[in-house]
Amino acid sequence: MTSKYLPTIGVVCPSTDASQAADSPHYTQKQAYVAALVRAGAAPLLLPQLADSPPLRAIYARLDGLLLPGGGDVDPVHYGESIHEKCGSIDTERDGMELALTRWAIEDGKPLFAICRGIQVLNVALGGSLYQDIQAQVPGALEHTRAPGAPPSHLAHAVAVIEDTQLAEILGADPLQVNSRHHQAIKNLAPGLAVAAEATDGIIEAVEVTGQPYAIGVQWHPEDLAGNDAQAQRLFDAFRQSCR
Ligand SMILES: [Mn+2]
Repeated sequence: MTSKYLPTIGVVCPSTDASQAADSPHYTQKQAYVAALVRAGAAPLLLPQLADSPPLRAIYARLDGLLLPGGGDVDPVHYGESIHEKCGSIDTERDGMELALTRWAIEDGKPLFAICRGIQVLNVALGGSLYQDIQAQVPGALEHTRAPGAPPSHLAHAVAVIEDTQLAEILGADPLQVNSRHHQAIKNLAPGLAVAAEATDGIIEAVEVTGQPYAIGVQWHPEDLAGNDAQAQRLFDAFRQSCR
């Protein structure tokens, strides 16, 4: 009988907003993250939303890798700005949890895959800032929010992958079409991050931490493509491979 090591990868599982479960709050997460990690040969572990706290630290210590999923907006206080009128919903407790997890993972060299909100958390955790609303703050930008009625896998725009990056090693350096469901994006890039892909309007669509085994953020949603798209699945496969 052979056994294969299945790395445990934590997936942040945030609280539902009050309108969804006002009298009995739940933690919820999209099944597509779990499915992509299982296909990659990992053991996903859904992490309840805890602030930066001893229980969070105890769970973190048991993880081989960390996946930061999509979600609402990071409080601009974390990058020294006041709230723009187009900034969306903020969850202070989630910010605290994810900023702590991200800094621990980068410090420890623990593999990290940051998706959509995750790439924004990664940038803010390391000292960068965000456009609080692309349409309001980046004249001439493409439409990066989800078109009404479009499925989660709808390919919305192209991204150019930067040569000689870890992302290019995984995906190849040819341009690719991605789904897009974000109204915020990286403004000032944090120290220690390198741009790995950008859209034709100059919006940063992927970053990586140079010198880490796997610390990649993408602004699109590969989990919604990976079931039918081997290239998108490779992001999860490479992430899993780096978790030892
Ligand atoms: Mn986009």
